[in-house]
Amino acid sequence: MPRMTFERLEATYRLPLFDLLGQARRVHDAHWPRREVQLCTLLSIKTGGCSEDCAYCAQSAHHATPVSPEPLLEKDAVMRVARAARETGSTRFCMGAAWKGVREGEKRFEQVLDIVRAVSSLGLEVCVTLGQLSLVAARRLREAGVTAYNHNIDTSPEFYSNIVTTHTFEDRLQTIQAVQDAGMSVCCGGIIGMGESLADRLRMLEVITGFDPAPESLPINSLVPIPGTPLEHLPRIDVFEIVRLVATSRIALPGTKIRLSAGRECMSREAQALCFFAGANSIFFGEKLLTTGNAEAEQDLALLRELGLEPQAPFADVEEPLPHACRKEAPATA
Ligand code: SAM
Ligand code: DTB
Ligand code: SF4
Repeated sequence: MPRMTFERLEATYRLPLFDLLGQARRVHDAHWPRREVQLCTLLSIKTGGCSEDCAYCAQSAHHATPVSPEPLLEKDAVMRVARAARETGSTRFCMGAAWKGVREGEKRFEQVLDIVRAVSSLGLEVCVTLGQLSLVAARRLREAGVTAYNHNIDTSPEFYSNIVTTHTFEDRLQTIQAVQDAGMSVCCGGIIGMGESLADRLRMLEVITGFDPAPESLPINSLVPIPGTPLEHLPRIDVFEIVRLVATSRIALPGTKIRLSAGRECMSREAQALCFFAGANSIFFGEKLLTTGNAEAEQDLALLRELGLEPQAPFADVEEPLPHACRKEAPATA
């Protein structure tokens, strides 16, 4: 049973904007530190050449996009990016691979486990998105130190086959179930602006509100149109549609982190401020998403300061501490 039915989601979404924002803010303040925004760094550890035909994706081998296939990154290269991410204030490190899925026993899976074990020693939340997963593979990722697995349903079950034909919506749900059965947190959201209706967006949310347990985080992406994909010419979506979806999601999923994800580069500061007010409390931070650009880090920090918001503080429990220059000073001894 979804926590919120489609009808309730729609009634909420259609409230007068300030009523919707007020309600979302009250829910947010009751569940979250009011001023905190999590910064997450994203790294594509295996780029391009993907067998799947997701119509939005720069990394699908089915579309002639500007992205060229690259091999899986070496652990040391990933660690350099992860350490830099931590030093610039990220508390979550998300690694993406352009694969249909991974299986236990595969060499590349063992390599990813090795990378995860190393990154998890840095005291960051570790999120991976590797496509389809069996229960056994999910358990091994959890043992290696993954805190959350990102697997988006992307849109409604009804609209899904307009966007992807090489796997099904049901396949996505099965992976999410495996992740939950393995005891890992789920990060699951979608994309808006792919030509879907409002009903599709709310159906997507209805499906996600039915997860048990609720997802740990919900990334809301707006389409970044990629040259060479079937969606390259779609128009940008209206900012109030993003704000309304963030607010409705906050009300429907009070304890879920809402991550303002792809497409933020094109949002004004004012639009982002409304999203934070409406309950968004996590962003991708740094110059790049997976293959496309992101908002400037300096500008993001300036915006947070301007709004009186603060990046989530680093976690204390760390095997490999920050280099001396970045550590807090010890209290003066008498
Ligand atoms: N292959 C894995 C999978 O499909 O789950 C992981 C990588 S995939 C790139 C992760 C998510 O990024 C997608 O589910 C989608 O929500 C988002 N995404 C990818 N390309 C995008 C684009 N052009 N615009 C907005 N979001 C995008
Ligand atoms: C998610 O929902 N958004 C991120 C992350 N999960 C992996 C990816 C955004 C990708 C945007 C397009 C690109 O850079 O290729
Ligand atoms: Fe892109 Fe993931 Fe689809 Fe592959 S499965 S085309 S990486 S979204």
